[in-house]
Amino acid sequence: MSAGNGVREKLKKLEREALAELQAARGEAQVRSVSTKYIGRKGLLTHWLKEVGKLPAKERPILGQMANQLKATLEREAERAIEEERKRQKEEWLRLEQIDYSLPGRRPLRGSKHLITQVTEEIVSIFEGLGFEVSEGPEVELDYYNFEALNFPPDHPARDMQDTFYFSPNVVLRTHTSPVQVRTMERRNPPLRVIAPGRVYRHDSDPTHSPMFHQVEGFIVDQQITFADLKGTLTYFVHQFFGPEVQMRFRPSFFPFTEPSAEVDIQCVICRGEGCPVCKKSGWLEILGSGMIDPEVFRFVGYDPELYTGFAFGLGVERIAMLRVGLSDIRIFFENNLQFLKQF
Ligand code: 2U9
Repeated sequence: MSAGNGVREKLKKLEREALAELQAARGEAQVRSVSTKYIGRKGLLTHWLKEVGKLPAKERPILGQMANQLKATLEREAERAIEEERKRQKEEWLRLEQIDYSLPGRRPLRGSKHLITQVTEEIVSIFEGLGFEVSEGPEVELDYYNFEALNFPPDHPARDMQDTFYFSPNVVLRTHTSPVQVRTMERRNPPLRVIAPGRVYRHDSDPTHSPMFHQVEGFIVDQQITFADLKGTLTYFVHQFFGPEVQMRFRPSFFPFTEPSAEVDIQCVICRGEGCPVCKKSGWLEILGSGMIDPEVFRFVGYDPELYTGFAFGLGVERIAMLRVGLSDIRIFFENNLQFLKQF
């Protein structure tokens, strides 16, 4: 038997096997793997094509033609098998997908604003009605804007690592939104009426304190702003937000950035002043802090404290929201519990 006959037998055997395997292949991946096995770069037929090249010259053309024809057949068959597989898949998909176009559409779930957002917007809009404009600033703040320019002495407890989140000795997560007002004063001259809502951070966590919470602060700077303006403005706010019948009082207090300072209490919304656990039997609830801006703060931003005066105030949004809807644990706001959130 000549070498050519051996190759011929081999090619015939390859043809039978390859066609049978292509027939049996299920899915595009299997078809491709059979195709690679025979006519891939290291495939069996590819190997024999090279062998044909080594045959004596008289046997080469006929066997070369046979091998090339076989290669073309296998390519065609693989192509056909893939096409058939795709067609089968498409038919299967159409069979399974039975759409009833007469059914009503599915209504998408509607989200709603978080209670904290709603209360923030309500507070802001009351002050906008009085001519305040909204201003915002960075939550990662320089020690200078968060403490120094607000007249905090170097050893004030708020500057301790226990109370404030530090990135570096000069960079903190802002503990209040007051830096926004300092930055505004640096950029602009009076008269100013600014409200600064936003997230603030303090190293504190218990049922009434969250390490992240929201504040709304505001301030007015102009010539001849007095404590009477402070009282009138905050009284208007309290009556708009809590209702005109709510009793309120101003109580002396202290902040490094205001002098004099006052805290505002409202009659307890739970017991109406009778005394209960929420107001610790006092009948009053503290809702905000305020005061006349300290002349030292004006010196830091280059305002003449002889010419300008102003008042400022700040409130915690979570605290106000808790009082309004009767909650005792601040953490409920940040647990993403839809049963809770959907109520508002
Ligand atoms: C400048 C000057 C003064 C903002 C003020 C308070 C009083 C205050 C607290 C309320 C509850 C913070 O969220 S809370 O813990 N805030 O009592 N904030 S006066 O005074 C300023 C602000 C900016 C330039």
